[in-house]
Amino acid sequence: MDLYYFSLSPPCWSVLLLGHQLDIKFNMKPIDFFSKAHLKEDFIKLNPVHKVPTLQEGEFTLSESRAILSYLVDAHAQGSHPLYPSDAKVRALIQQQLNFDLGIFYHRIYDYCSPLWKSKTTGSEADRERLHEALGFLEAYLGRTRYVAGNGLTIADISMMASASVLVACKFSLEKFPKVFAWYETCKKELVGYQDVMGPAFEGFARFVGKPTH
Ligand SMILES: N[C@@H](CCC(=O)N[C@@H](CS)C(=O)NCC(=O)O)C(=O)O
Repeated sequence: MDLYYFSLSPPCWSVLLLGHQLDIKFNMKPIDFFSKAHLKEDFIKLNPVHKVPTLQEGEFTLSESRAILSYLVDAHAQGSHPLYPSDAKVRALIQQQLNFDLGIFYHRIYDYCSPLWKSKTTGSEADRERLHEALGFLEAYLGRTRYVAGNGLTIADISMMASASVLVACKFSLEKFPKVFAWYETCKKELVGYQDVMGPAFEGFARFVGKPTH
């Protein structure tokens, strides 16, 4: 199974983390964004939206990290796996949180943090407020259940943890969000291969982002 990825891409981190949980050995296909390899014809033929992660298994190509996470458990784990159990309601809640991550959580993290690597400045005050609101939503969810989609760790935690890793990489303080901080630390301990995936990712990210100013 080929995985097209870029080491500084947070959505790729989630797929790599899930690979460790399921013991999947990807055939790693690095895409070098610095030389704009994602805009070359052969990659655009594979994924017209030219984004990583992109998975290729024989004739089957799949992009969007959250779709990849669901697919990998469905296609490559035995039976009803705790990371994405078959129960309809449990799945619906996992999908709810994956959508929350895509539409709100990661989105707001990106809006606030991306000026750090685009122009070496922090995001605007308005973006900071919107990020704080999103972290407040997650804090509220974590006041109801131990993990983001219930009392067991699922692919929704893996996806949102990869998103939150951008905050950690940018040294954003989670002090005001103790439940989010505790959840992140729990996931860190429970996820197999966290150091293997995130260690080099954080190092590369720190070099790329430069010195955070907050
Ligand atoms: N929603 C997508 C986002 C993927 C994404 O934005 N990837 C970035 C790297 S972090 C990318 O490939 N950007 C290249 C481009 O848009 O041309 C996912 O979760 O997979």
